Amino acid sequence: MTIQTVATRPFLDQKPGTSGLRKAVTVFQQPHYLENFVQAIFDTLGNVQGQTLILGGDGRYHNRPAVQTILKMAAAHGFGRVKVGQGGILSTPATSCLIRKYATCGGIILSASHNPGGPDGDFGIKFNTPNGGPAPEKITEAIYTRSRELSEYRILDAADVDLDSLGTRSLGAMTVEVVDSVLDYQALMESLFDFDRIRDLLTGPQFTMVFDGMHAVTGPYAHAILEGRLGGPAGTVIHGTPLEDFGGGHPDPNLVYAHDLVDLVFKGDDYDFGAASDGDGDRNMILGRRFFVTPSDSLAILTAQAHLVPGYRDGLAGVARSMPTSQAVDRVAAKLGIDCYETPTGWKFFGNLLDAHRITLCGEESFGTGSHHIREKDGLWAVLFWLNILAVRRLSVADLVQEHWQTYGRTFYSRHDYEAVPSDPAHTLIEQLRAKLPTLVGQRLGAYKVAYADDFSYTDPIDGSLSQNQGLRLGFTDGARLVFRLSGTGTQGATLRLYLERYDPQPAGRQDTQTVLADLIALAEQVAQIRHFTGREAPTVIT
Ligand code: G16
Repeated sequence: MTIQTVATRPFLDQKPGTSGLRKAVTVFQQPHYLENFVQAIFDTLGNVQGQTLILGGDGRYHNRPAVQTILKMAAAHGFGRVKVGQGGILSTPATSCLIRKYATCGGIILSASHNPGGPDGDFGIKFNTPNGGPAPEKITEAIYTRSRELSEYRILDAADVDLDSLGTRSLGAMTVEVVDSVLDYQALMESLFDFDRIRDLLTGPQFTMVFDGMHAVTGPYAHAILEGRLGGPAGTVIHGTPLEDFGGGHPDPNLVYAHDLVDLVFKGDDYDFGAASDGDGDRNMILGRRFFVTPSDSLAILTAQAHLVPGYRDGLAGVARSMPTSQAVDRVAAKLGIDCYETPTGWKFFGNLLDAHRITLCGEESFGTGSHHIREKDGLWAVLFWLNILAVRRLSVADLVQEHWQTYGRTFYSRHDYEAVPSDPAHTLIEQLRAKLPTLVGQRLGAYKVAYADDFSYTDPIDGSLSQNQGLRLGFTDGARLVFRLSGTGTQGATLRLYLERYDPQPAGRQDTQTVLADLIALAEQVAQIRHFTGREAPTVIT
């Protein structure tokens, strides 16, 4: 086995987005493309002699060959050991868990998250740092810079490694350890939640649940924990076998793409609780019987009820939400007397706050919720948190949410996505609106008066780093908001996201969110000319 030095040329498009480098599979299949990016990561890390790396992915198409390539490159760079998930499978939260538990120099996650997979789908790669979290911008920028100047990479000339049987084997001077993908993660969950109580709930006659693995990475974790350890009946987990193309589905747990689950929980009376996770297992969607819990409300409710859960019983240091996430959690934090931070979109922005013990829980409108237990959002963790609360409160999901609204008021919230629209006009929309913002402050727009209008920027309170141009905000004097931003995770054209919210301190009964937000939706069209710039009459996805 010899170390080969392979001549290459830089690819100029390897700029990581909101969460790592995501491209079509066909882009990653170009000769040297993956190798270049991995070389850029290793070069940015510096001396890795004898270090341990965690490696795994969500099982999508191209996962296995990519794992083999990275193992051989790690061996050529002098890593001492790589812990790789069995079959190349590790969820994003499980990877974060392993990095922290074994104090490694970081980990590589192969995933394009909720983007579709298969030969015509997407692939992705991201590096997580020793704290278990996504690399912050200064590191992703360094990787990008390095990727633009590469002329060679190093790789061991060796046969593929058996990824399917547990145990250790040698690859050159390096040890490859194939680990159970679930065990360490399951142990962490047991340390946080009251498994006995959840088990009583799942095995009792009063409660039925269904979890949709969406043929993605969470299936094995959900089978082991919900059905195995917690005694949920067989069939509690549907679509629980990871498939390379996610069964042709779009592994994004929202009301549009998790339609099988939505049909089960919305159309019949069979289930009290429904949940789903995404491609790499870090997102979650929570449903009650014919009831959708917005991710923003979910964060607020977990914060308000955290004292019921063993791992959080001693109180919360603080909470954080991404800027476009609704302000529902702010009201809970105010009542609890704890700090609430507003960060840009992207889980990486929570890392410093978590490391500095400023916050315990955090979340995003994009179906991500998490805590200080790891440094990624965590889909199954959120499901277990909800189950723990329900096991204690013995209320339906709808009743618990209604109770929350009665206490804190209701934040009506929705996100409208215009996916894969032409890139240039989408950027023009943003630029024109940005230019217009200063003129809007103080103006009356329909029933609303503009209190502030800006392009969100964030100064990290821990390291002082500044992140600018993080989304256009239009805030009104009554607390309502419109936010416009372009997604940093799409791979085709541009995706415009419009976030709408309105607060009602005394909500009456069940009201339809889109109806309540109708005047704000019209106002967004008026100020941003969405139809004109996107060429679309309606959003692709409404959540
Ligand atoms: C990623 C990030 C999240 C972000 C989401 C949406 O999620 O980790 O922090 O909120 O993308 O980002 P955007 O609005 O830029 O598309 P995931 O689940 O794709 O890793």
